[in-house]
Amino acid sequence: MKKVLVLNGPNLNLLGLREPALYGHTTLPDVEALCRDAGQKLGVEIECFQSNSEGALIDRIHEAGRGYKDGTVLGCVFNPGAYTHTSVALHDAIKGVDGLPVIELHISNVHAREAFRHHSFISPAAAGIVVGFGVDGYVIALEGLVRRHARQAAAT
Ligand code: CA2
Repeated sequence: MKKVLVLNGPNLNLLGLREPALYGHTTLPDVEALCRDAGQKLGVEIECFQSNSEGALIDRIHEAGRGYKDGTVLGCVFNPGAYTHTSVALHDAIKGVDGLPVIELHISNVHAREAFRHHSFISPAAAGIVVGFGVDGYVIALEGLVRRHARQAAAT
């Protein structure tokens, strides 16, 4: 069974504990359980990782890139948190792993928020983007990733 990495960036460990008006009441462990559930239905193994550190996120993308090359990893669902709007290094990491499909995911509709959230360094490197569906976005992104893989596998 292929693996999908569900990667969460800075402060997402606070999910469900603060700012419920923006991000809802679901905690990060709840989100991870939701993803594992969806993975079971979609026939993929889910690996979850959250970090507040840019370097740790980059290391995980590199590791997933090696997994993609050896056929064990299907792709990555990534909520980069505020690094979305600041990180050339994460952009370069995704570009650098060459081929690993990364779906960028935001719980809130970043385009309906402050102007500084409207630009993403991740989007140009992403295979797809899911924005504004709350935590259901993780399930939507996982399904999109698996459907994309099936479509490409059928075409080759
Ligand atoms: O909407 C999203 O998923 C974001 O990636 C969340 C980031 C924000 O900086 C992006 O612009 C959009 C913030 C994640 C912090 O999450 C918290 C959750 C609860 C309490 C405080 C922060």
